[in-house]
Amino acid sequence: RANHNTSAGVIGAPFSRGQPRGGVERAPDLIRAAGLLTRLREQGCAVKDYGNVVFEDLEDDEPPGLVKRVRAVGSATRRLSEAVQAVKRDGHTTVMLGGDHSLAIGSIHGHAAAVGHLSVVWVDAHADINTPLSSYTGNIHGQSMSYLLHELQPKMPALPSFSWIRPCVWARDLVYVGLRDVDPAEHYILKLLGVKVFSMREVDQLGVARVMEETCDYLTARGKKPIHLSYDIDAIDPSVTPATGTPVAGGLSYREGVYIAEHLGQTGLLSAVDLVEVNPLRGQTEEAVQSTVSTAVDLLLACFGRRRGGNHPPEYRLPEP
Ligand code: 5AB
Ligand code: MN
Ligand code: MN
Repeated sequence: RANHNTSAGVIGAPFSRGQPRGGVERAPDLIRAAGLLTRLREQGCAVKDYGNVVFEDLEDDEPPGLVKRVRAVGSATRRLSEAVQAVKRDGHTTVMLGGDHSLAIGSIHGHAAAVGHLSVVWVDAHADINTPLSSYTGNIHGQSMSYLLHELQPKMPALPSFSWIRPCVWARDLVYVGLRDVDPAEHYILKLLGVKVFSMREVDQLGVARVMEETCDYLTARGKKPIHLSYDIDAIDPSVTPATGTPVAGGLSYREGVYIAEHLGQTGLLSAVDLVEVNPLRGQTEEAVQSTVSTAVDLLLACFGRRRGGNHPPEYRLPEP
């Protein structure tokens, strides 16, 4: 049955400056138009839509060094952090509809500011843990975790638009699932910090059920903390979710992707979810975009109690003859 005691607070984040491809800012409205809110309510989840965050338009956003659009991203993530804090104060599980993955800086920061110590499950083809100095693309959506991890702070240059950020995640509270395109510097960081990683190799080897069991055992071994799920749609195989900026072959199947969301939803610890990197302009056909958007919706429904074996409301009674 649906997880009726959870409520979802939906925040749209139409932002694309963490990477160079336009279109990803259109995803929040597309995901809503695909029926996310109605379908969440139909499965017994209370929903409040907080609308879209309005971001500052910073046009001449020249890069200091190699980091692109640093002021725009610094400002946007700050606003998002405040929005997430307000939604958490209202008592909801937050659903942040991206936008690109740089937004996770604001989402995780705001979540931690509201609830304190948390666990992060990062489901992605990529680790998004480059420091501003190790990144060779300069795109902040590939750096998000570096701003948040306590252990990396000695390696972080001072970026004025990011001075408001306080690191809030320890490496031992972070688990990756689905990795298959990791830069050398990122691999070095993951080893240096001893981060728990279930790459596609481990998904192949262990199966998704064991991966999720081990993920939750690992994260709750030192106590049950609220979970932040940051779901990059490119974790799923591009045959299913092609409309995304940096697709990588060999991803999670639709079923594995849904299983991850179902499993985390069932823990009762899920406290914030990001769904990012859906980019309708990257789909070659209307079907490609539809498949990507409807998979995003299905992942979110699974987070909030939808079971493939079926659900019914607790008050349901059979019609009498
Ligand atoms: B995504 C790359 N590692 O740093 C970089 O889609 C790709 O949010 C980052 O996971 C991909 O630019 C960012 C090459
Ligand atoms: Mn990502
Ligand atoms: Mn990715």
